[in-house]
Amino acid sequence: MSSTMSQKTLSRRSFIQSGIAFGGALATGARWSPAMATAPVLKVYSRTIEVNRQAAKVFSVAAKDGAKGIYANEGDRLSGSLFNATDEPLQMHWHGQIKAPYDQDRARPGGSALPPGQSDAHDFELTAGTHWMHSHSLSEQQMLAAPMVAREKDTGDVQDVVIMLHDFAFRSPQEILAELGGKSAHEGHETAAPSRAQSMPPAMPGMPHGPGMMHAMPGPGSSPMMMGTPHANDVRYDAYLANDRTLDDPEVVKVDRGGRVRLRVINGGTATAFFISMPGLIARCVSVDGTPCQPVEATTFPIAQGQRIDLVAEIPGDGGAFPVLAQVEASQFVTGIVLATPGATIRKLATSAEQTSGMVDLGFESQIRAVQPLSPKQSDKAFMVMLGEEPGYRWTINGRVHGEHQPFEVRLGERVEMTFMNPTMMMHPMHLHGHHFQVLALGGRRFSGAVRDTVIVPPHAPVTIAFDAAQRGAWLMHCHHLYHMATGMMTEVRIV
Ligand SMILES: [Cu+2]
Repeated sequence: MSSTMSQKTLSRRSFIQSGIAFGGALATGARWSPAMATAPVLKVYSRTIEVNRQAAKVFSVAAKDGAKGIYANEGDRLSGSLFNATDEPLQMHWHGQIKAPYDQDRARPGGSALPPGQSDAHDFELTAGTHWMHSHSLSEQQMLAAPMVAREKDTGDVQDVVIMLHDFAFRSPQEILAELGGKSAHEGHETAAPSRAQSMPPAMPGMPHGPGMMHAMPGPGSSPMMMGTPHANDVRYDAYLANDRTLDDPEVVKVDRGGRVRLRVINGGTATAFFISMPGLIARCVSVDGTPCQPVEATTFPIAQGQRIDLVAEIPGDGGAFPVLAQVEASQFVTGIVLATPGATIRKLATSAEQTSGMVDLGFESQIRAVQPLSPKQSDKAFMVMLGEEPGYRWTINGRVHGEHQPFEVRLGERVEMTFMNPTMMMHPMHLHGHHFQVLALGGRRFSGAVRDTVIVPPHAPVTIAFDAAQRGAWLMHCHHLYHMATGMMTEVRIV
């Protein structure tokens, strides 16, 4: 197995080394050659991976040490250049990085794309926790994403294991968008490619069709999904990946007998929510979207697009092999990795679960309490945010698609409360740039919930959040379902 390049960097010791790389002490890092001193800190490039025994061209992000993404320590900075070595313009978004200055994130209104062959300079302190970077355009579908983890000072003696999930298609995102019947709504460089879009792609070989699949593939221009019952999975994928691999040939991460593991799961899927489980182990959620929460023990943990979840588990003293499974919402598809102690027998895992999973709902969210909630304060502004769907795969906020949107206007320092209402039949993971917010009410019931940056809004379940407007700028707020965002479900919060 060619597995361990990415996980090699994840031992505690390696995090410390990696911290040197991002801590501004490059010149003294013994691992760097003089030539590397001028090399970019991050390079975005194209590569070929194998999915279901077929070659697939995808994007990747490499750091100087060869790791895919950033593995650093709390307090470290991202200092240096991001080089676009692809042949496509790039709008990189630092998801969850609330210390990144407004003008260092190209995913902003009017933010142009970084042309091929060019670099951006960056210098900001990494936000502690499990965060990530991804392109803010359709190329996110082609895996233009990577972890951005700054290990918390108080993490303790645990082994960090990062898992990045993806929903993978051999078709281009432009084709997928056209299959859905949608057109790109927001300004930018991409348009829906009509070619091949009218034909129904063949069924996924060797994979069962869960209920969600029934809703896949509406004809262009039609929108059968507007009616009927709540549903998920409106895109038909060819595979679900965990650290670039299917469960047929999963990554195997070595762990210690009796050791403690902290899984940092990142949902880089563009249209897929998952349920995480660790059969044979007791898992506790200690952080959501990179922000600590009171520990919550459960057997399955939902994670929607854009979200992260940190799970801590103890490996038994007598060792063994322990799968970490990610089952697609409303489906039987499963992906994942395996944690194994030395010498453990690793059994073949089924890529299809016996039971179809349910839909992601607010049950888990209602159990999460932030370690550090927002300070008690009356809100200065309160907004209603109505999520909507119109015929022709047009997804809206307050009745408008992005481009025709009405920004939410607030002042620096104001406490802003927002209530998302969702009369549509799909769940929307809503994400606000540049801020962490607190969940304050679910289904109308107020409580002091999680602090995070992406929250799900299921059909007919209002969700209220609050945040303190922290930095001037026009911050994007959008659904993290890529094709909902691309066809209109995006607006901005203007802080003046
Ligand atoms: Cu959505």
